[in-house]
Amino acid sequence: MPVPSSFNDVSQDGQLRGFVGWVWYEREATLPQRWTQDLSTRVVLRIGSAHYYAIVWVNGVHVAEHEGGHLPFEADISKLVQSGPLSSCRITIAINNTLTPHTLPPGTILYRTDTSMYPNHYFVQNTNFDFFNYAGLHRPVVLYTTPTTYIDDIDVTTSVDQNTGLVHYQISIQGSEHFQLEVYLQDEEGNIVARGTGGRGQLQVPNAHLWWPYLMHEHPAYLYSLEVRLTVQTAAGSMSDFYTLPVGIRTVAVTKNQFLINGKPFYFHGVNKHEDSDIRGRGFDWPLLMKDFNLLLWLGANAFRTSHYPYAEEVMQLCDQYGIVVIDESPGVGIKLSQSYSNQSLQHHLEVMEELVRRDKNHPAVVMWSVANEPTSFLEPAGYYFKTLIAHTKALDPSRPVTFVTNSKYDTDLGAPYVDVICVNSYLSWYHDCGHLEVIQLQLATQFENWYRTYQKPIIQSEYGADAITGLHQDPPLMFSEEYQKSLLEQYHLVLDQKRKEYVVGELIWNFADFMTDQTRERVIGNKKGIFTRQRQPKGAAFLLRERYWKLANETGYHPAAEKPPYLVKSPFTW
Ligand code: BDP
Repeated sequence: MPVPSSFNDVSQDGQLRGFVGWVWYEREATLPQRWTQDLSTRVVLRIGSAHYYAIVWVNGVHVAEHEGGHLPFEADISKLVQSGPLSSCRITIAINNTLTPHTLPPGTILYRTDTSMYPNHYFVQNTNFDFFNYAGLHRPVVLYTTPTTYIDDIDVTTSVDQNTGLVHYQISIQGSEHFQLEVYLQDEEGNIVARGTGGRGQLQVPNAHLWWPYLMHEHPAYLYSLEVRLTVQTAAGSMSDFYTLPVGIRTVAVTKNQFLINGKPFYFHGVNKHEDSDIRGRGFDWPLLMKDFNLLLWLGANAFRTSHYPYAEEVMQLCDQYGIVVIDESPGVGIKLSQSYSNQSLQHHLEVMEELVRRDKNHPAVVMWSVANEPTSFLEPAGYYFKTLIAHTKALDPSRPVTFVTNSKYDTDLGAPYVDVICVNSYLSWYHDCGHLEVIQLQLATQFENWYRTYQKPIIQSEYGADAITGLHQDPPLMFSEEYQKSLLEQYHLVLDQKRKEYVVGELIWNFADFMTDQTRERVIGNKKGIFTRQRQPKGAAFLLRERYWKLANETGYHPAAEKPPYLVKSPFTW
């Protein structure tokens, strides 16, 4: 099985496509001698993402277990590979994709016991989310080394005082208590603009270039680099470790009716995505990622939400680099059953937020955490659950607002009192009032007014959209045609254009691209609400949104040149 990739769509085996249970990955790697013989080297095995429960062995010895997909975990395997003459290491990873009421996302296993209808031991995995439950090793698995005393973590937050950028850093070192740390901040030209020493401090950058979102400034996404150099004196001589962290100096704040980046009102005009494509499923793929970024820039999108789980780290790095603002969402999707509000579930959710914040806290592109999507937040235990979850996330990261995305009613939502920004999904003239585009304006205006009157918080239309089968045309518009998708969006835009002058601070289309789902009567080989097909070709709606997003950028941004820039994304990871 190729890695990274989902295992589901690679073979011709229909049973493997829908397989629920344990799968095993194994391979042998030969390590360089220095890794196995130099005892001042620390050898680490890092797994970018395994869905969902994983157990890892090296040379048959258990080294790690991890619950939940989408987030990385690692194991120090130095002792195992440095203990004998062997320079090879056998890596075995068992993964189980079963979802229970206490996993994230949750699910249930339904046992079908009527033997007149089903074979013995027959069961199905039920879920409450609308995407295919891809599984496997979705992101790279790597071996890397550090010295035995090493830079374990860096925590950077930024603020601005007049024209001076302030970079607060905290560095955690493992392996020794006696070390020296030097810190340099370099600008994009490689000039050192500030220096520091020690494990924590504040760097001052006079006349700082701020990190601005795409289309909000003529030089968006300005990144400094924080060079951290660790030196340790040991009996065997001196040892050093280096780390370079991109740093964007920017601030985020929320008022009653605005979302501010660097003190200026920011309007999210963007998309919701999925990590999803033909054959590789949710597997990481550079060409696909670069294509998606070219499309985002072409579209004039300045933001996306990582619906409905954390995306690959490389995605976040590109967002930093291009100024694409991110609402970073946890895999808290499909939380519907009351059992999924139990202490066991909450405890796991808190841990997932810890892992997510630890991984993504230093990305300037991330401006808000979303702890969940469309939970049954009107159920009684939801109040305590979201109060605790949001408070914990804020304690982990006091620098960013926190939300969850709701489709509950404004007057019964027990989680909404705790969010900083109301993110609301609605599918007017799609899941109800089918075909009746004429009711959208009234219903959408009412939706916004109810939420704002009740909470006095800024609102993002975090999902809206309609399925369209590419190439299907109907005029007057009928459901599933490209015309209907466009007309539905246009009706939403009329209301968004009024309310964005008041308190609506963003609109994110559902969805960037068509994506795979479970098989149901409502889905024709997946969800077709993409404005691009699954192969990333535009439907009519993509051109409509492109016009709109560039117009919005002109009104709310820095007035980009009449000629739109070339859309060829460059990245330090590509040639
Ligand atoms: C929303 C969900 C999203 C679905 C979408 C739809 O948040 O995951 O794919 O509906 O039905 O409720 O297309």
